[in-house]
Amino acid sequence: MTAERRVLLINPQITSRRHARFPLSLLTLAGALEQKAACKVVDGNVDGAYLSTVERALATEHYDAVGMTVMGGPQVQSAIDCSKMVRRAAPATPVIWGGYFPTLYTDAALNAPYVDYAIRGGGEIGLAELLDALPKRELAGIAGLSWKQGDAVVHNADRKSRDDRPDTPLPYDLLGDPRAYLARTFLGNRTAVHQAALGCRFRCTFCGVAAMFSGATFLPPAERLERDLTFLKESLGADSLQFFDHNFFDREEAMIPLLEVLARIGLPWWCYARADALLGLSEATWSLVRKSRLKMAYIGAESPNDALLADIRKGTHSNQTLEVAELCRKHGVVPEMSFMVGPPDDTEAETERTFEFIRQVKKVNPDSEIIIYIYTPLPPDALPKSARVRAGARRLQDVNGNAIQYPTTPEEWTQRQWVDYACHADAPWLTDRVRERIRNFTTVLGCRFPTAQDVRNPPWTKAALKAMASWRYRFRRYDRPWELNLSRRLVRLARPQLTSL
Ligand code: B12
Ligand code: SF4
Repeated sequence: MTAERRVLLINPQITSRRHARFPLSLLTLAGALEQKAACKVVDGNVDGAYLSTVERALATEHYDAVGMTVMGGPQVQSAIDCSKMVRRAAPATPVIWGGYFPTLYTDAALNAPYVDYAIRGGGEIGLAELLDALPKRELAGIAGLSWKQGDAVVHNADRKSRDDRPDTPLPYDLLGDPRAYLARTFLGNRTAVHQAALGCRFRCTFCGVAAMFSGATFLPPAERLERDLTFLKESLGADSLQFFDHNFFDREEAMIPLLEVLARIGLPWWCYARADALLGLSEATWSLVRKSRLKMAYIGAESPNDALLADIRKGTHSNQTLEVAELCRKHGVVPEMSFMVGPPDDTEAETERTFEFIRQVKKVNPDSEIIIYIYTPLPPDALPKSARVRAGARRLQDVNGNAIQYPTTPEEWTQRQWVDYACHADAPWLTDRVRERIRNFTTVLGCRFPTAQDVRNPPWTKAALKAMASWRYRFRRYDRPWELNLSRRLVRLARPQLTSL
């Protein structure tokens, strides 16, 4: 390897050690830079003193640049802390942010003295080009780069969505002991995460993936998938797999070779999928899916309201949600369905309708896992250009009727209300009454149907919660479930959205 340069790649802490998974973004970037630079990876999820580690690294070695992966939500505060520390420790070292936060909120990301560059979209090529361009600061030709020129921010042209991942295996050795990332989950004792396909061919207007990949999917060649999964299984000892693909099931004929690989590998697996894709599979392909040991598929059901599904460009219908719940039951796959409640229009009625629809889903397939989010659309500026004008014309208002102003700095994005917004946990137009109602329904539902993904609590605790919640669920008495809240505090039941993502 010709390692002329050195790059420090950091995953600012976003979750606990127990929930840490391979930092795929950094591994992918380090793999892509292999011929260009030597990379050191620091993962704030596993290194409890990662700020000191970064500080020490900068004090003992020269780095040409520091790259940070930043996702909206709780990671922004960690990224701010870490970037400020880098600026103090090595003032001349450029700080580059990449990932969902700077891609969607580029102006906000660069509206900070401790961020020099933002790379929008996939970073494999852009980061390499930026490293080459840094000495002379010849930045204008780097697609997908946003940078500062005096007081102004320059946004270079978008990089065309492509699969720029290198064909070489990910450099897991940069993590020290990669086996430490294999986790105990409902799938197995040593679950590994992997990204096979890249992007998604749909353009739902609430989804960061659409903004990142502009409606394109890139599948891996079957041989590459087989090589990568064989390594995880045989060299690292993984006994199950979680695919972080944005949307695993693409067109049926293209999926068959990949499903054949999974059937040969033979490990239980989890993935993101769409109702229409699963409903479109032939019997023969479903038999391959069963053979491949797919255990659970995360399906964005979103809403029972077909007009709203059309408005957000979901491309599926509510009847497909019920049909796929039934189909998954038939084939022994658990559908993990996410719903978005509390939309800005007709908030209360829509929310109640969604609760009723969830009950229907549960009737069709009681094993369905349900995840409830608050509908928090992306700010108009974060949407792909094609959807921006329409979204901008619809000015959203908060609960007092004031037009919503989205944050303009990383610091503003760390305010509690905006962290909740990014996490789909709260929205400015929700009244306390609706908020409370959602919380109560979620509690009753979660206790009546404890998630199969909880691997910590013994079965009797879940049975006790289930028994306590059953009358409330049956008679729709969701309000003030104080006894369930109390018991949940003792039992600390896992919530699916924290375990699956
Ligand atoms: C793993 C994961 C997590 C992990 C942590 C990841 C980590 N950094 O340690 C956890 C579970 C903590 C997590 C949390 C959240 N996540 Co999350 N997560 C993912 C997931 C499934 C995979 C990410 C991944 O590894 N991708 C694979 C790598 C290779 O791709 P990548 O990260 O995009 O990296 C590429 C580019 O972004 C870019 N890039 C990335 N970093 C950098 C850095 C530099 C310097 C450069 C140059 C380029 C660059 O180049 C990389 C290679 O092309 C994605 C969905 C997905 N499939 O991407 C959602 C996703 C990123 N998460 C999302 C969200 C919203 C969240 C939450 C904020 C909220 C939620 N409801 O889930 C929470 C926070 C909740 C909480 N309370 O903590 C959204 C982001 C969309 C958005 N609007 O911002 C996604 C897209 C899911 C979705 N469809 O909604 N998440
Ligand atoms: S299908 Fe899923 S991943 Fe694709 S754009 Fe829509 S919500 Fe995002």
